[in-house]
Order: sequence, then structure tokens, then C-alpha cells
Amino acid sequence: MIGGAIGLLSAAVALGVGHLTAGLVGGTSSPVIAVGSTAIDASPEWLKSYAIRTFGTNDKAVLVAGIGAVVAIVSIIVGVVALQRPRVGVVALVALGTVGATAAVARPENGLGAAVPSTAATVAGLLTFWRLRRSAGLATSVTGAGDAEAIAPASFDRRRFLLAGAGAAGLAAVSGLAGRFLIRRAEASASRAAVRIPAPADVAPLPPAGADLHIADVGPFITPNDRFYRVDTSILVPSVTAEGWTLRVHGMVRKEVSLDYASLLARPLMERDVTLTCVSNPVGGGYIGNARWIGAPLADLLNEAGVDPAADQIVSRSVDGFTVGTPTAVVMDGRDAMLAVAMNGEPLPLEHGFPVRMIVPGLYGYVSATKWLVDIELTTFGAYDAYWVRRGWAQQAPIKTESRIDTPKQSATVAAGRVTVAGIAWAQHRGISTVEVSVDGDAWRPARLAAEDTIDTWRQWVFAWDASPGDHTLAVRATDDTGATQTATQADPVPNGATGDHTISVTVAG
Ligand SMILES: Nc1nc2c(c(=O)[nH]1)N[C@H]1C(S)=C(S)[C@@H](COP(=O)(O)O)O[C@H]1N2
Ligand SMILES: [Mo]
Repeated sequence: MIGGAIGLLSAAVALGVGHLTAGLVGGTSSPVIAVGSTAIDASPEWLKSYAIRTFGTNDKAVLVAGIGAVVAIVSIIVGVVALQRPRVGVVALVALGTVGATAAVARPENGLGAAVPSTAATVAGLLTFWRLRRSAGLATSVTGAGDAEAIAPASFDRRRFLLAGAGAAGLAAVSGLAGRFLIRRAEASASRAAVRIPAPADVAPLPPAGADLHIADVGPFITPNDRFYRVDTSILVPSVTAEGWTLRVHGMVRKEVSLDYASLLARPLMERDVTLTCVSNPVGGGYIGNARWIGAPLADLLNEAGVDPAADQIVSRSVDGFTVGTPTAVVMDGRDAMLAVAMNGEPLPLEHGFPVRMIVPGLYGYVSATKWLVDIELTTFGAYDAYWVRRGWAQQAPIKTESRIDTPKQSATVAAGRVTVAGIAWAQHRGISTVEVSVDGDAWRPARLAAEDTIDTWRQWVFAWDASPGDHTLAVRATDDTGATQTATQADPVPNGATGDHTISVTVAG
């Protein structure tokens, strides 16, 4: 029992640490992956096709599990033998590392450095072996001559051994999972770096020069990717490669459609500026950004699948299980709903949904903007509640007409005289018609609007204020192209988006 546990845990820590080290220096050098790849290369064609037929895309996972099972059995046997003859354990761990290092270095894509993870694995395995022996009250000198001692029952502290064993198991699990995460992320990054987005068939004109007022403290009209807000439920960004990506369109359709990344890129692509907004954005908040997206029209794909007229909800699903419910009628009403592959001239960044996400102008992100999209199911609102709907948010959530003051900042002190008050206003898919500013609750006065790009984008505005010394409040409100002015009543983001005029206090120095 004890011998088997020591053997198994030492091997597990070795492989976990090896995997983690590979996550830092390069995934193909992981002893597990290197041995697995070597096994794949060495196996005959009939075995490979049998594995693919039987296990499908899980064939690699089955192989890794198989390698794990072999290592587990061997390490338990070695552990039992090593109880009396610790040198056997040392030799076995060194042999394990040597096999891993040899396989890793022999991979065509690797160099000598690929031996590092297996070396780290061996060291970690030996240290674990030594620690666990010690906590079991066994001789700590594993190389000494007198190896014949058995456990002296009196010196065996069960509690101490169990604690050390649990620590080793935890270390193996954490390092193995961390290694897997790092390796997958590196694979997704490499995949993204290799992607070439074709020129869109339907190009968007550049935003008009006047769309950006270039006022300090008002963000640029197009939000750079590294400054774009990010909202999702993932602690760790999901790693998906373009090569491994597929999308299935199913449910209430005439015929199911499946497509891979290459066939998505082969479709006619469109380019559009769309402002994304999060329903959680409080009045005056920053969960909003505007980007130039390239993607395949979603309505065309749905028409190919043939949507059942009764299917009033499109449920889209991310690789991590997150779901979004979008009204079918909205996606099909002619607006530029798309399966986006590029953001501001680059393949989607990993944290913004690489390789494919949904974009639907006019709807808050949680009902439209699924990142790491892998599945689209046509269903009904009656039949299914998506992720945030189950948590109390509205089933349907068009973006509300809103505006924000970006300069001056809340509680700022400004000099008396001409003060530039400026910010943004948005009413995606309706368009902004006017923005007004009120000082100290007095009459609303019109701000100057930047040129409109499209009705799906935000609009900057600026207001010249003759500021007199003292404390003042500034408020802003927007009116959209339907003639509706934003709701003045303050409301929280739950369940369908915050309302209220963004109001700030400033001090004007005398
Ligand atoms: N897979 C996945 N997609 C998601 C989310 C998520 O949690 N998981 N959050 C949604 C929400 S609430 C918003 S506001 C947008 C944010 O997109 P961004 O992070 O690219 O700005 O993504 C949407 N898509
Ligand atoms: Mo959101």
C-alpha cells in the first residue's frame, strides 16, 4: 500500500511538474506530449485510423490517458519493490525522465532545450520520493548500502504520511492543470499568429474624419484592442485554435449546418464598425467600446440552415459552456449581425473570443456577443433561458440610449472661463440625434456632435462651458433618432441596463 502510493505520487508529481515546465518553455517538450506524439508517429496506420474511428476527436485524450495508465501501473509496482530497495525507485524515475527527454529532443520541432521539462520532472519526482519516504518513517538515504530495512511499525506516523501524500497529490494536480492551461494558450496564440483574414467582400468606409474630436480624456473613436473592456465569466481565457474550431448550427432548422474555420473565412465577409456595450455598465461607466469588426453575415448562414418560423430564440454557446439568447427576428431584420473573426484589423484577440464570436448591433453583450463561439441552436424563448437570464437578467435587452461625460472628471477642479465638457453618447442601431448639457440643473443646452459614422456606433460630443468660480454640477442627456430622450430616472443595471443622466460635480477655481 504505502510503497504503491509513494511510487504513484512520485511519478504523478514528476509528470505534473514536467507538464508545467513545458508550459513555460514550449508545449511539445512536455514528457507526456513528447512520448504521446512519438507513440502516434510510431503506431501503424491501421491503429491510427482505428483510434480516430473509435474515439473521434478524443483520440489524443485517450492516448494520453493510456500513457497515464501505463505509468500509473508501472510506478505502483516499482513503488512496492522500492519499499525494500529504494534504488529501484531512483532508477525508475531517472529512466522515466530519460525516456521523456529523449522523446522530446527527438521531435523534429525541438532542440536540446526540450530536455528541460523532463529533467525538472525527474528532480521533482526524486524529491517527492525522498519526502514521502521520510514522512513514512523510511530511511532517507536511498543510495546507502543497507537498503534492507522495512518500515519499523513504531516509527510510522500515519497522519504525517497522509498529509505529505495529499500535498504531493495536490502538487501533481495543480502543476499538471497549470501546464495544460499554459500549453493550450500557447497553441491558441500560435494558431492566431498564423491566421490570415481575407479581404472582406463588403468593405466599410473609413469613419468620417469628424467622427473623432480628438479631445484629451475622451477615448479615441475606435477603441484599440488592448484598451477594449473585457467582460466574461472565465477565470482563465479559453484557448481554442482556429484549426480545431467547428461551429454547429442545429435545433429548429431544416438542415443542420457544420462549418470549420477555413470554410467560415471562405464565405463573403463584411466589415463593420459596431459599438459593444455591457448591460452591467453603470451610468457613467466604462464597459463600452467601439471596434471595426470583420465577419460572416449570420443571417445568410441561418437562411442556409432554414430556420423554423417558430424558433424565436437563437441560443449561442461558448466552448466554456456560457450561453447567450438572441431574438431570431433581430438577427434576421437586416442589421449587420455577424460571426466576427477580426477586431480592428487583427484576428480576434484570445480574450475577445478567438477564433470566432458573435456581434449583433444594438443588443447588450450578454444577449448577442458570444465569445469562443462553437454552437448555435435555434429554439424558443419559452424553452430555454441563457446563462444570465437564469441569474435574473432580462431575456431580451436592446441597448438603451445613454450618454457619458468624460471630461472634466468627477470632483475635478478646473480654471474659470471656457471649459471643454465632452464625452460620448450611444443608441446603437437607432443613432444619436442630439446631446444636451445642463449646468446646475438649469435649462438643457445642445452640445456639438461629432460626425456620425453609422447608427451602430457611439458618437462623441463637446460643449463649451463658460465656467464661473464655485461648485457646479454638470449633467448630460442624449436623444436618439426615434426622438426618444434617454430616461432620466436612475435605475440599476439589473435586469436590463442602467438608466439616469450622468451627472458630475466640479469645482471652478476663482
Ligand atoms: N463566452 C462568453 N462570451 C461572452 C461573455 C462571457 O461571459 N462568456 N460575456 C458577454 C458579455 S456580458 C459582454 S458585455 C461581452 C463583452 O465582450 P468583450 O469582453 O469582448 O468586451 O461579451 C459577451 N460574450
Ligand atoms: Mo455584459
